[in-house]
Amino acid sequence: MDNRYKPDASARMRKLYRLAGVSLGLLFILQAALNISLRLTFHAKTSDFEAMIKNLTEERDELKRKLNIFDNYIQQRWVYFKHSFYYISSTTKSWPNSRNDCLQRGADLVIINSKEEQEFMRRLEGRTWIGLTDRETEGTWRWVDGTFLSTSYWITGEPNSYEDKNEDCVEIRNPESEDSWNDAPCTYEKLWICEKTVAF
Ligand code: MMA
Ligand code: CA
Repeated sequence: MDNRYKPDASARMRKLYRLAGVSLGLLFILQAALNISLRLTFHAKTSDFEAMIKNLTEERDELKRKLNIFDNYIQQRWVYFKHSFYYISSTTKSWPNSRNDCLQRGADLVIINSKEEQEFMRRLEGRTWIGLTDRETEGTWRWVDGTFLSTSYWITGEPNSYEDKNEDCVEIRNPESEDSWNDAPCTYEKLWICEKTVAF
């Protein structure tokens, strides 16, 4: 009676072993897959992280560089306002010499091309040369960068080339007022204001 069941029993065992084998095989494959995918994920996360660190380091260096530039200007008495640094002189010079001083500082006499910038000029304390002249063609006002004057802030009655005195350079005469420009002889000695635009 036992013998009758023996073949059956061993067949069942074989089936069982095969099942176990297949299961182990599957388990192995699953484990390998998991292993690989974890590694890949980890690797991806690591390189993400590394990229982020690299980015932050670059940003930090860029900020340091800008701060350095800023610091240098501030130490040399420049004032920052809307993407430009401004240098207000403490002595007086003719318009050409004023312009030369600005050029030597890597800047030029101020070019006023916004209402805000004109408002900013209110902090001046006395007659100050700006970068506007009609020395090349009488009556054609041009900024030091060669652009033609569009929006202007002349004092009423100016420019007048007063008594044909060859008033070819422009000063801010009464900084406290909205309209403050006057044409004056370029040889007169006045304060001056330089502007250096920076791309921040
Ligand atoms: C001064 C001089 C001129 C200006 C007149 C305005 C007397 O001359 O600053 O440039 O136009 O004043 O009265
Ligand atoms: Ca004048």
